[in-house]
Amino acid sequence: MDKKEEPEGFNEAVNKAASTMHRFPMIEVQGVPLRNWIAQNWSSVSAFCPDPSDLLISTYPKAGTTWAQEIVDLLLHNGDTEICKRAPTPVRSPFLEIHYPPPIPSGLDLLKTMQPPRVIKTHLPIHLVPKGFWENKCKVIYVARNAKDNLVSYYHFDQMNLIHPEPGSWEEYFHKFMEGKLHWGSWYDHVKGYWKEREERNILYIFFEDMKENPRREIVRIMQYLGLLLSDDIIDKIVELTSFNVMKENPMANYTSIPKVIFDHSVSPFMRKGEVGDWANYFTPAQSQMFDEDYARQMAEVDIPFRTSI
Ligand code: PPS
Repeated sequence: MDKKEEPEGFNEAVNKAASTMHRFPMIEVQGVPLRNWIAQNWSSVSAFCPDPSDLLISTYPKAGTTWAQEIVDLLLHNGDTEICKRAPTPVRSPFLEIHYPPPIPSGLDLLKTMQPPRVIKTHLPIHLVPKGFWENKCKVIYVARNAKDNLVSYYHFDQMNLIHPEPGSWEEYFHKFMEGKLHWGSWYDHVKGYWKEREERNILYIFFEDMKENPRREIVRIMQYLGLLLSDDIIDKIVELTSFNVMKENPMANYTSIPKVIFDHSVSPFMRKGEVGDWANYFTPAQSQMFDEDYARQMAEVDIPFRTSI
C-alpha cells in the first residue's frame, strides 16, 4: 500500500484508545439519532464545503454503500485492480460525518489530506447533508435497499460493530427500526427524502436489488452518470471484481482492516451474505404482516419501487 494513503495513524490511534472504546450513546441532531461524537462535532460536519468535482455516495446504513464505493473507485481508475487496492475503503472514500474520541482521526481529518475529486461516503439523511454539496452541484449517488433486508443486515452489523448501541433482541430491534430509533434515524424518512429530491438535485437513485439482479446494467448506469466511457472488457472485469464473493475476500474492501475493538467479524462478518430475500429467514409471519401494515402507512405518500425478492 502507498504509505501516503494509509489512514493517518487510524489503527494505531484506535488501538491506543482501545480502553475508551465502547458502545457510544446517541444524541439527536435535528431529530436524527447520531453517535455522541458526531453530534458533538456537528457544526464542523455541517460546515464542510466540498469541491464541485467531489462525488457523494449516500445510503441508509447497510444498503450497499461499500459495494457502490468499490464500483465507483474501479470505474474512476479504469478497472485497475492494483490502484483500487491502494488502501481500505474508508481511506479511499472517506466517511464524511464519522467522529471518534480524539485523537482518532475523523472523516473530516482524512478529507483534509486529500485533493479533489474525492469520493465521499455519508449516511446522513438529505436534510442533514452539508448545503455546500447542493450549492456546488456535486454529483450524488444514492443506493437504497428494501426495508426488510436492510433491517436484517443492520441487526447483524449492530452486533459486530462494538461502538454502536447494543442492538438488543431481534424483536426489540425490529421495533426500533420501524420507529427510526437506530443510528442515522428512520429508514423510511431517509429513502423518501432522497427520492423526492432526486430529479431536482440530479441524484442517481439506484437499488441494491437491481444491482444484484443485473450488476452490469447498474454499473453502466453509474458509469454514464459519472460521464465515463469504459470498454466492454473493463466493465466485465468490474462486474467480476465487485461481485460479493470477490469483495468478501478483498481485504481492502471487506473491512477486516478495522481494529477488532470496533468491528468484531467473529460475531458477524461485515460481508455477511449480500443477498436479496434473507429477511424471510428472520421475520415471523406475524412480524412480516405487522411490518407491511406499518410500511404502508409510513410510505403512503410515495411509490418507490422496492422489491423484497428478485
Ligand atoms: S455500511 O456499514 O453502511 O457501509 O454497510 P454497506 O456497505 O452499506 O452494506 C453492507 C451490506 O452490503 C452487502 N454487500 C454486498 N452485497 C452484494 N454484493 C456485493 N458486492 C456487496 N458488498 C457488500 C454486505 O454483505 C452487507 O449486507 P448483508 O445482507 O449484511 O450481507
